[in-house]
Amino acid sequence: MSTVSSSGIGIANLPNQKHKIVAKSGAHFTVMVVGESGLGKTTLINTLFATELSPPKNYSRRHMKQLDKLTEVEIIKAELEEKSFKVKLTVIDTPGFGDYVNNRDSWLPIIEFVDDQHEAYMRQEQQPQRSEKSDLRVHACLYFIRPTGHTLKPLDIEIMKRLGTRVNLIPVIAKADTLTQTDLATFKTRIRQVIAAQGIRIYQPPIESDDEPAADHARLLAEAIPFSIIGSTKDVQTADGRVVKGREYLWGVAEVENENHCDFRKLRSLLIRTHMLDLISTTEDQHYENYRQQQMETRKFGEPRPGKVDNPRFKEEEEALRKRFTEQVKAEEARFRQWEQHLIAERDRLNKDLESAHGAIKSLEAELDNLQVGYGRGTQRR
Ligand SMILES: Nc1nc2c(ncn2[C@@H]2O[C@H](COP(=O)(O)OP(=O)(O)O)[C@@H](O)[C@H]2O)c(=O)[nH]1
Ligand SMILES: [Mg+2]
Repeated sequence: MSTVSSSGIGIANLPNQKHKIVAKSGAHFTVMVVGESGLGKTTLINTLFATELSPPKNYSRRHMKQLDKLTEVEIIKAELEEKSFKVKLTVIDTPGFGDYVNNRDSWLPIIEFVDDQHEAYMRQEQQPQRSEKSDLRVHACLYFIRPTGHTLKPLDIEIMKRLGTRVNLIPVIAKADTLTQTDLATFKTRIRQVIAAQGIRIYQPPIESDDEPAADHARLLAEAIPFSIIGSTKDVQTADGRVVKGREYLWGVAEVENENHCDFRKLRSLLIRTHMLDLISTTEDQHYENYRQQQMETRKFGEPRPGKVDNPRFKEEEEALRKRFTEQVKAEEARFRQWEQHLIAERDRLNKDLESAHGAIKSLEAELDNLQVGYGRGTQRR
């Protein structure tokens, strides 16, 4: 049995999962999307809301400017409810960190955002009255990988390493419709190899041995990571007349919810149907606990966290990263310049061709004139 292909929101299944902790008051679940700009992060969020999550209650969006920070995140809140089981869903949309040349450190605030939520929660825990905590700890962090078809970039590796030790990291391949199925499969394998070789921690759906169908399902999900994603909120018509969410091409429609086209359904299932509570409890038991213990070891109770940037170890790392970024940008620029040179050479060559073509035309015209003159004389003679 695969719960992926069954219908319904699936939140009603949540109380049947291992942890029944939240059945009464409802779950707070926070998802964050991270990745270069233009990879379809916002579109994926909207696609989630446009498919099974709709119509959510109390849907709201707001911008949160982090003081002294470069990033502005958008926080989307919605309540989902099925059979009186409530989930307060928060999605954190980050603007992306694509523009290295102007803003090499634009990804740093994203890491800090995650730490800040742990920190804020920990501080609230230390307060005497512990009810009504506001909690934006990230339970699932979707990391968007550009569909190059090659492999992970050094930048991806650096960021994923840092995220993986802090949150449940779920890598996804953006815009899967831009790769052929064969290229997509190869790309996936390579990414998995790099993740393993680099020791990047990613979220692994636990395989429960006492529940055969659930174990099969978890295995299916685990094997699909990194999930390939097609995002679209548009209704389009397929060749066989179905109306689906998808992207239209001359060759046909790339369907969001077609398992032969991408892993959107698997991702959605993992997030809101089968593994939401596991994501919540691993965040609590592992990632938050890690943070708390580290902080307890390195500072006295109640003392504020030392500024990251002042931390010498961090500064060193940052310096190394900065260097690597600069090198990458330089390499890109060199490549671009080479390409530009090539274009200029090509243009010159074409200009020369044009010139000689002009020359040829001129001489042909001259020849033609001569011929006409000759012909004219000939006809005048009579
Ligand atoms: N081909 C393709 N394009 C997509 C997909 N998802 C989003 N896009 C397009 O990519 C562009 C950037 O999307 P957006 O969601 O704003 O990216 P963000 O910067 O990561 O939030 C838009 O033109 C989208 O229509 C996808 O799955 N496939
Ligand atoms: Mg966006």
